[in-house]
Amino acid sequence: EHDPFAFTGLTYDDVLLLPEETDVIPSEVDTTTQLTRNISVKVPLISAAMDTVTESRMAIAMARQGGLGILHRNMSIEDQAEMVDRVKRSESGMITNPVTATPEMSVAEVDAICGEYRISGLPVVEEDSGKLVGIISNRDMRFVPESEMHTTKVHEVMTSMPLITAPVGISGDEAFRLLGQHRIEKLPLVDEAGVLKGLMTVKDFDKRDKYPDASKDDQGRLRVGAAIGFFGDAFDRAGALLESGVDVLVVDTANGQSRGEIEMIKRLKGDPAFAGIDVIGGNIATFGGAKALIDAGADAVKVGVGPGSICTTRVVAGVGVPQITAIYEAAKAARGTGVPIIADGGLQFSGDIAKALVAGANSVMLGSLLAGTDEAPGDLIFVNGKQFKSYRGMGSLGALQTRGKKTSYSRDRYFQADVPADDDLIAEGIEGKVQYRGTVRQNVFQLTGGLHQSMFYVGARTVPELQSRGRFVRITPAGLKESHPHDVQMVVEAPNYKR
Ligand code: RVP
Repeated sequence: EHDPFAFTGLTYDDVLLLPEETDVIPSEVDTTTQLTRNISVKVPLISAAMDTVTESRMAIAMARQGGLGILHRNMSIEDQAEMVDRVKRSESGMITNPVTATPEMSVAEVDAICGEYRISGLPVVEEDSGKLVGIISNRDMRFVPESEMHTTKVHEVMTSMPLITAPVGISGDEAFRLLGQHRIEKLPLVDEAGVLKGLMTVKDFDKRDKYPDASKDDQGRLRVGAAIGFFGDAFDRAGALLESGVDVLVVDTANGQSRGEIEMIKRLKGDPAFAGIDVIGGNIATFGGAKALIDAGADAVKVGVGPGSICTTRVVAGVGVPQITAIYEAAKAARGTGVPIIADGGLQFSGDIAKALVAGANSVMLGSLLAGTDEAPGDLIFVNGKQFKSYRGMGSLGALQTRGKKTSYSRDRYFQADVPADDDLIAEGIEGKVQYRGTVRQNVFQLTGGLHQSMFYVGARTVPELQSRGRFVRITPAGLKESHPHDVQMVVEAPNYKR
């Protein structure tokens, strides 16, 4: 039975973590965490599915840093599927579908293709059979005079078979050894019939060294998630995203306990075609909400009704649960089920990450903390010499309105897919701007660095240890005031403290 005033909803600013006995140092902690039932990440940060936060550039940056991006859904199915594709191709242990040349192409054509894709050479395949017959690179084209580029054919200048190749399925380490041993830049992968099946390049291995924490699938491609709804052609969208290689789908609505969302999760989880990908459900903010999503089959539950910096749900509808309590309640429902919790929205500082994890989350989703980065969509805005980027709620008028477009793809997030005119929309978010804050790399570094410090104070080497050792103290408004810098004028803005 629900006793309405039996407990108080608490949020990030209402609590602090107690310092504990520790022999951990910040640099040696491991922040690996379970993102969904089947996917773990080294950094517990996810970028929000919002049109001012996550498109392919953000998703690539987040996955490289060890987190994950969820592509927003306020765009056509084709555009979103194309973005998934871009992330999956961006950095790969193996390029599964390399751009190729044919023997009869002119050198000029190859030169143009290389320019377009910014690559230094192409495998050459027989047009009909797809059989590898050579490779053509800058080196081969360099001595073809400008005037003869259009008349010289690829087969006249390419490096022909036999080439150094490897079978499909070769391990990354073995491929790297071959590239080094033969001092080559590209290693074509072929099947028994000699048909080109893939390509590995030195460039991709350089990136592997540069991003050791990167979130990757078992083919070595960066991981990416994408948001879908439940209304209209949402299931077709799911299919197109699957086709493009998406790793996780998020059924993304403002009330995860709605019938539409529960049915969509059940449909996806019941369809063998989707067996290979995980489905995140959300958002909910209670024990019952989490239980409903888990019962429907969700592989992770996303928590947050109203905490978002741009969100007005709690004032427009009077609905929501302060976030620490919401996470705590959802985590209780998830205990023992193996379903991880994602704390979505309301984080202001790095210290909030550890608070979310101790309350029971396994990872956090960020909007405002990433919207000001270079990799977020949108241009810089200059106001009085200061730099900003725009940031808006997906329930803001701007995001819900059609304004000339045939449709707004995010209306069903707020259950207003049936609203005929823009004038009749009820917004649950606002449109604003946030301070420009450099690259995703710099920001993720500061956020995870803050988490490392939390783990040191609590004496936790791992996220599960943090969750079991962490203890809260409730604080008052006076305590919160004491927590922030006070009685002093800040003269230099710290990279991890912006007001
Ligand atoms: P924040 O990180 O506090 O900026 O919050 C981001 C979250 O806010 C998103 O992940 C989403 O759950 C929620 N959101 C997005 N749009 C709106 C809205 O218009 N109400 N809310």
